[in-house]
Amino acid sequence: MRVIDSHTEGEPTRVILSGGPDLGAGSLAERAARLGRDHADFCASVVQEPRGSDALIGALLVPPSRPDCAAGVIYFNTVGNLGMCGHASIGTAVTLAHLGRIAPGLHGLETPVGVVEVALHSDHEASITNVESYRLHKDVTVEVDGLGAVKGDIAYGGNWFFLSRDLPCALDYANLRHLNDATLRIRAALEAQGWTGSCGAWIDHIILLGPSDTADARNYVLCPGGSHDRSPCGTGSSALLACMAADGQLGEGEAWVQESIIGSQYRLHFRRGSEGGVIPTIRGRAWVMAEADLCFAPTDPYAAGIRAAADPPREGCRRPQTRAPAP
Ligand code: PYC
Repeated sequence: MRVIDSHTEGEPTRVILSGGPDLGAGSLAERAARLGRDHADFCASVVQEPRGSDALIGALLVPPSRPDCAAGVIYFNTVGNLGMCGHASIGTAVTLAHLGRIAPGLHGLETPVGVVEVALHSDHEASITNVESYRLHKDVTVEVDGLGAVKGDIAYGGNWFFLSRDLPCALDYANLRHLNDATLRIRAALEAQGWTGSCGAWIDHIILLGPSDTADARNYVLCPGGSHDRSPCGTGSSALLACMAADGQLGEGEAWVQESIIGSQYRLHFRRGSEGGVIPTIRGRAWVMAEADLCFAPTDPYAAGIRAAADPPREGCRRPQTRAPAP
C-alpha cells in the first residue's frame, strides 16, 4: 500500500495512493458507506497504532464521480469515517501538488458530504472552501460530571461540533490532560442527555474556545478517537464561523485568525450560503513528511491495528438529510 504522510499545521494526514479496497461505483457517500461497512480492517490497519495513532486521518484517494473534480477522497480515523476533514483536505491538496497532479490554482475535491473547492497557493499552502455550515442549536446547557453546567452551541461544519466558551482551565498546552478529560466528559454528557446533530448524528467533536495573544481566538478540539486536533480544525472552524455569523459577531468576507492548542493558525472567512448557513474558507499550510509503502506481514498479529474487539465503527459525521430548524 503506497502512502504519503503530511501534516497540516501540526495535524497528520496519510493519503493512500494505491493498495486500497475496490469500493465499486457510485457517489462518494455510497463508496464511503461501503468503506466503513466492509473494510474496517483496512481502515484500522492504516490509522490505528502501531502504524498510526488517534491523531492521524486516513485519506483514501478514489476516482471522482464528477468530471470537474481533481480527485475523490474519503476520510477516516480510528473510530470510523469522517464526513469531511479540513486539515486533511489541505494535506491532500499539498500531497497532490507534491505528486505533480495539481498546480497552483483552483481545483475540486469530491468528498462524501459534497465538493470542497481547493485553492492551491504554493507547494505548502492551500485554502479550502468547505460545504455549507450552520448552527443547529444555540446555548445548549449540559450538566457535566465534575464540571457542572456547561453551555455551548451545536453546529455542523462537515462534522458535528459542540462549541463552548465555558473553560475548565486556561487553553494552555500544559493543560492538555485536563482539557482532554473535560471535553471527554462534556461529550459523554451530551450523549447521555440525548443531544445529537441532525438525523441523530453523534456529536463527536468538542471545541473549547478562549482568548489568544496572537490570534482572534484559540481552541482545544477533542476529536472522535479521544485525541486532540493539533491544527485549529477546519471543520470546527467552519462550525465556529456559522455560529459567529448567526450571532452577528463576524460579517461576510471579514477575516478571522483561529489558533490551535499548539499555536498553529488558520485564516478564515465566509460568504453566505444558499440554505441559511455559511460557506467557510480556511487557509493553512501543510508539509509532506514521508513517502512510504506500508508492509503487512502475515505473521504480524497487529497488522490490522491494535483495537478493542468490541469497538464498532461510530456514525458521527453523516451528512444531514434534513435540516432541523434552529430553535
Ligand atoms: O480539520 O476538520 C478538520 C479535522 C477534523 C478532525 C481532525 N481535523
